[in-house]
Amino acid sequence: MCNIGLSTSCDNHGCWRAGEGRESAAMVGRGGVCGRASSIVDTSTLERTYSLNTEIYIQAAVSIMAEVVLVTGPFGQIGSDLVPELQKLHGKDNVIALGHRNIPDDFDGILEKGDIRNYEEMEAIIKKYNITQVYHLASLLSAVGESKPDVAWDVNMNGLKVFLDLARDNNMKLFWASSIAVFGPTTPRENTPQKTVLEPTTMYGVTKLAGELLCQYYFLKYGVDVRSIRYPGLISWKAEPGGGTTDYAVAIFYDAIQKGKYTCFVKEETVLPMMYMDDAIKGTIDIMEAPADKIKVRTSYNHSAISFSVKELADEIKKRMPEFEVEYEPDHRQAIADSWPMTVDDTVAREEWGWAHEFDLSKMTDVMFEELKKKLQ
Ligand code: AKB
Repeated sequence: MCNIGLSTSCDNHGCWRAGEGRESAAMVGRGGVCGRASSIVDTSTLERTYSLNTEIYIQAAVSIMAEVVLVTGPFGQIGSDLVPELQKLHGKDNVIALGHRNIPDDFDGILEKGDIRNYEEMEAIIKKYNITQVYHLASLLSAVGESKPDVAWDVNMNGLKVFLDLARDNNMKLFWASSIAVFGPTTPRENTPQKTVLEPTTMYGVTKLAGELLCQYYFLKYGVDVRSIRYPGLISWKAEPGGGTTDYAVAIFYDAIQKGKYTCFVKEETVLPMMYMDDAIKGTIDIMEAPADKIKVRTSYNHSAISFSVKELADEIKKRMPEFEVEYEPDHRQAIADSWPMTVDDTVAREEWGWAHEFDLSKMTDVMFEELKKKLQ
């Protein structure tokens, strides 16, 4: 048994060699070490099935060759939902979680540890597994970024630069998480267009804007297939967000269920773009799976679903829990929220690669209640 399609350097297992057929190794993707954590396929079965018809054999090899995916920030808010979906899509053996902290005891998958700012450390992991795609999610968020601006710059920018360099040097496809934080107080706040004024006033926003331009630069200069979306506030029951301005939209559910009341750190009339996590995961995987020629924006796509005020969210919760109460004690995060759009126009993503959301406020509230109640029991 051996890893099909990766056998150009395997002399030990009788593996099929791309170079021995009429086709080149490039046709079966990246040739590489036999030890890649890829789909294990018994080549003798293929040989029997296709009677050594090389062309059909190659096509079969290509179709069953899985991508090998690295996820940074796998135990953060997005990663906690994305990793299981990627495991379903590519196989558990083909998804490598690059953890750092908050590693759950029950994590079921391949785990590596390392510093995303260190090219050599990351390169060793990429070569060890023959990684073909990276979802680079690790990042400091907006509120924590304001308390540690130097760390935010270091982690957000240097981490991205390392993965752009690695994507260029190892021919990997790269996903990178941007945010509505690229917009600022001078941006139109309603129906914010794809192309608009970008003058963020948080360090987080500055790193996301600089990161978007860096992604586009690597695409234009080196042809790196980098894809990105500007996430709104994300709402999920699996992992709590850490250090963002939109965290209230998740915290409100925890406190409603556990305490029956919530003290919100932004005003009740504050409106921000939000999205239920299942939609965000679908969009993330869809943009990575889309044909390259559909991805015309190489900075980052506006990516939107629902917008609501805190009051509207609280009213939705009260429909299911009439005794629920909310108090408002706005803090420094109010200014960040006020600098971001209320609604975002994501027509370009919808038209170019077919983005569509499914969850509205009511459906999202139903699922959050149902799942969180089970989780917190
Ligand atoms: C944050 O609030 O910092 C994040 C974001 C919108 O990028 N959730």
